[in-house]
Amino acid sequence: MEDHTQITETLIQGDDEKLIILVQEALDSGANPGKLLNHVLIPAMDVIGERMESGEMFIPEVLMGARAMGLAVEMLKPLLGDGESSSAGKVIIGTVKGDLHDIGKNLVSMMMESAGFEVTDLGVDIAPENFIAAIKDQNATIVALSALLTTTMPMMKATVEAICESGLREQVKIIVGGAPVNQSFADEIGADGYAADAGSASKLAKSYLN
Ligand code: B1M
Repeated sequence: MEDHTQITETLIQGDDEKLIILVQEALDSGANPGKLLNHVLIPAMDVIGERMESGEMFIPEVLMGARAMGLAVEMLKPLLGDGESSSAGKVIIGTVKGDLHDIGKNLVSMMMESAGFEVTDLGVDIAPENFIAAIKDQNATIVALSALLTTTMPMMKATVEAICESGLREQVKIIVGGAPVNQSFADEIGADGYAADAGSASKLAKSYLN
């Protein structure tokens, strides 16, 4: 793969205008959009996370990076779909209550849309009752929960429990994901599945169609 150090550095600096130009240039010179996302942009967000953790970067700078990443993802969006269409079911997706991270969730939403699902994205900081209202409203068959903080993982459990108590559990498959989440946590809270990244989340959702 080509050297995309400049893209990495620009994203870390949160220079959105420059990032868009560089991403466009890379695409124009034949870079693969999926590789650009998974091997350049997402690892740059990991660097931001490491610097945030070590105190080298502060929230306003992290937000600039997140904004730049969001714009780059929007640019890549039309190029990333797998082009398959299906009579897929309806998906309700959101980041659980207390958690404001949305970049990964947006990627999952985007991959599912491009796989033919009708996705209702509730956004971030979504309480269990709002997931339940949306499942009823949309007559959804898949619920996708994202969490990026260890402190909001219990809210995933609470959301699964609330769905069970609402009587809707039989109607939906529940998929969970996000950096601190793993398969054993998914099993523990009674979710149907766990996906490590947006592509696998979309594949998992498709596997429930049959
Ligand atoms: Co936050 N933050 N943050 N942050 N932040 C992390 C998550 C952290 C790991 C950074 C660190 O310390 N190293 C850390 C969490 C530690 C922990 O709990 N273990 C952390 C912290 C501590 C915090 C605050 C508490 C900081 C503070 O205020 N002191 C605070 C909490 C706010 C809140 O949510 N209540 C906070 C705030 C923020 C910002 C608002 C500044 C900003 C978010 C902006 C936004 O999302 N619009 C932010 C950011 C940007 C990050 C990092 C740097 C990057 C996250 C990201 O977008 N990654 C992050 C460090 C890191 O992740 N390396 C960090 C890129 C994205 C594509 O990956 O979201 O993991 P990710 O999604 C992946 C997979 O996880 C998966 O698919 C995607 C890839 O394809 N996936 C799913 C995600 N959801 C899925 C759902 C699925 C399936 C797969 O099925 C449904």
